[in-house]
Amino acid sequence: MTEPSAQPPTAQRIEEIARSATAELDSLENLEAVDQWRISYLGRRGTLTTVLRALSSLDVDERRTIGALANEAKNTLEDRLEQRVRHINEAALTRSASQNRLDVTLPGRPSKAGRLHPTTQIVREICSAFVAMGFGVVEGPEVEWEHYNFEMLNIPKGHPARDMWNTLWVDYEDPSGEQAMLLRTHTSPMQARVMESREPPIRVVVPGKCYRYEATDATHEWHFYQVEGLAVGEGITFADLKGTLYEFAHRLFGEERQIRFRCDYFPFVEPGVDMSIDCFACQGQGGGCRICRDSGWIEILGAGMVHPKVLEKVGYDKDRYTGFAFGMGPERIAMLKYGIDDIRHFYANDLRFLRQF
Ligand code: YSA
Repeated sequence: MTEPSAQPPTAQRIEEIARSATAELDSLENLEAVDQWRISYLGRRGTLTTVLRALSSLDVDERRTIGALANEAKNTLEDRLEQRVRHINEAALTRSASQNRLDVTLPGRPSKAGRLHPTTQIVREICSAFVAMGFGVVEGPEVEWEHYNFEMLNIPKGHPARDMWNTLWVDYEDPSGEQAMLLRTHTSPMQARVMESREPPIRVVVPGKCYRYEATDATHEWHFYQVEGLAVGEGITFADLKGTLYEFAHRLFGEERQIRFRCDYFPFVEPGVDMSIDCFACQGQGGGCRICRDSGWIEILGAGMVHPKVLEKVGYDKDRYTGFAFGMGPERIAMLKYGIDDIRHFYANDLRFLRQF
């Protein structure tokens, strides 16, 4: 790089500076070096600037000719500088375009899609089985009034059957002071809500979450799903209930599974039953099986004929209409279907479990 000159400027000196500056500029390949070049020739103390400043030492005629030459050299160098910067930028752009070009022949990267939770899958499967039999699907509130969870189901205050549903109460005062709020212990309150809102014939299933204040074990969670079923109309009998549930169980588990009905008690049905399927773990043998607690059977639902008092409470004519209802636990059904040995796996958020479905 040329050093600043203290000598009086001459045409030859200006020509030399312009030539060497141009040659130097043409060899530069990056913007930092170009900027250094600009400072050393055209900056405040740059070679050409120093020459321009020294013009004042010349006499008037010389100053005119040499000054014109010096200004022309300065304009030329400034133009060349601009061209060089453009050239370097364009070269960088071309390089990056060729390096980062899109290769459409590369195999795609698999996207990390999530999947439906096993409970959601089984709830959908259960609902589809009933939809195929002509049932509709409705949903209701998880935070419920005592009125629907108990009273409309023929379980008044102080009734011992309330103990069957270990209830989580919500700390909220009803303005009338007459009823309390709770986390629904079953999906049965939707029976009353549906019957209040429409006239028979009714055929619905109600999937949804329930909560109970109870200790957990291999078949009990404190929060779990239920799918409620309700059919009300003229001439509906217990045979319709059994036929519907047999059809459902065979669709879900296959024809070979054993099904058992036993008498059971629920205040909102008469008569009441529970339905069990032979245990997958011990093949119904029982002895020493922790899943079915030695019985050989796993209970999946409670059911029965809708109690006349429940029909009366929603304003239906109990002499004209009859109906059946049931409430099942989808997690227990998934356990039977897929051989899952502990209900607590469902909500432990362990991906090794969840990814199997
Ligand atoms: C009965 C008669 C009807 O006309 C309509 C519905 C019912 C069912 C009733 N409402 C009820 O809740 N019965 S139940 O307490 O026996 O629960 C029904 C099903 O929910 C059980 O068979 C089981 O599959 C599931 N379940 C109950 N408690 C559970 C549970 N699943 C997991 N964890 C728990 N803690």
